[in-house]
Formats: sequence, structure tokens, C-alpha cells
Amino acid sequence: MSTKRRVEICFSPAEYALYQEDFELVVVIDVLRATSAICTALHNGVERIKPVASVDEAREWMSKGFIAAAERNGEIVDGFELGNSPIAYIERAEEFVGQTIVLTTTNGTKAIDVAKDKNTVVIGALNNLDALTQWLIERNEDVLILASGWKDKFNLEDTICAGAIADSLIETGNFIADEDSTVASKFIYRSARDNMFAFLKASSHRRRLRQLNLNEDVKYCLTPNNLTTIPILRDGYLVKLNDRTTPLS
Ligand code: 3SL
Repeated sequence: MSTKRRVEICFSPAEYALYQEDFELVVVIDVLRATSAICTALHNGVERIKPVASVDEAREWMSKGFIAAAERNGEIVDGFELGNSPIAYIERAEEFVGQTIVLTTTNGTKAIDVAKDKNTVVIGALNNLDALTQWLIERNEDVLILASGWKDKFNLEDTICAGAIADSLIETGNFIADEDSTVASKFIYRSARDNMFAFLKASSHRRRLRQLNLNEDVKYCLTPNNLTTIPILRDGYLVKLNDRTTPLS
């Protein structure tokens, strides 16, 4: 009889300590917008992304000549000319090909930071959903999905994406879930999957981004499977896992 793997979902970095113990593989999700932007930037030619937790750290890297991006509360931080709009990484792709970009965001880079000591940290979004799910199935290891949430609180968009991943893994018959957070996420995903944009109409972060005129970003971030790039954290940098130059382990 083969042993089943576990897949569990943690709703925010604040709860990470309660969930992390049994896992060495963590998937970090921040659908609106950090992890969607990270997947998009690497997919469009950025060589590496250095996630940093604070704006001060990002400034320090910028003073050393690196391209740095900083977002707080949905807006580009004063003194930076780049934030975490995935569309900006498409529009400016030519400029960024082969470059290292230093990135700090309100929640996404904070979640990456709390998980950074695990053996494997990969980045998930709706944009790379199928590619990532397929890789996790083949990897056949216990998986903790860490939602970035909003300032340590639960959010709907990360829960939907996490639920989609967990649902697919459980459907294979090789994964099980014990935690109610995982069961709940699966049901939320199933209720939302046919029209995520409408389902999220009332969500707090969609409202926040609408007020900032970022509807195009939201539409992009809610587009499943427009990319196959899976970012992985190696030596403090996010790089493409499925790049031919990067081994698949
Ligand atoms: O929290 C984050 O990391 C950001 O992606 C938030 S926002 O979409 O830029 O508001």
C-alpha cells in the first residue's frame, strides 16, 4: 500500500508557525498581485528576482545599481518607478530581459520571507496553475500552500487559487488533507471557478485595486494558465524552475 502525501493550506503568514512543521515544500501565493507579477516577470525574460521584506532593503539594493520594485498598499512606493503590476513587466519586458530585479511588496514578499528556510519554496498564481499543479503531482511530496493574505488576514483570491491546487492534488488519489482550512478552500474554489471575476467582486482587495484603477491588472491576475513558468527560490533568488539551465530537483 503506498503512503498518501498531504496537501494543506495556511491562510496567512501569521498562521504559518501553526502549519509549517511537517512540510519542506511550500508554495507561496499572492494572486493580487505579487506572485502573478513574479511569474510574469520571469516568464518574460527577467533572469532573477530578489525578494526582500522591507522597503529599506530594496532602497539599499537600488543604491548599489540594481533595478528595484516596491509596492505598499497597492501603490508604487515614492522613489521607485516600478511596483508589482504584472502588466508593467510585460510592457517593459525588453528593458528587463536578463536583469535581476529586487522586489518588496506588502504581503507577497513577506510570505516568501517567512518560508525561505524550507528546502523548496515555489511560487504559485492562477497564471501558472496547471503547470505548477502538474509539477507538484510529479514531485509527490507533502505540500504546504501559504496564502499571503492581506496584512496577516485571510483573503478570498489566494484561497481560491490554493483551493484549486489542493483540489487537483486530492483528485489524483495520492494526496489527502486533514485541515479544515484546506477543505474550506476547496469548496470556495469550486463555488468560484466558473466566474472568478464576478465571485471576487465584493472582495476587499479587488475593491482596493479598483479604487486605484488597477482593473486591468486584476483581470490579468485572474486569468488561469496563460503561463507555464514556475519560479523557485534558490540561494535567496527566485529563478525559473523549468528553465533548461536550472535542474528540475
Ligand atoms: O501584497 C502584495 O504583495 C501586493 O501584491 C499587494 S497589491 O496587489 O500590490 O496591492
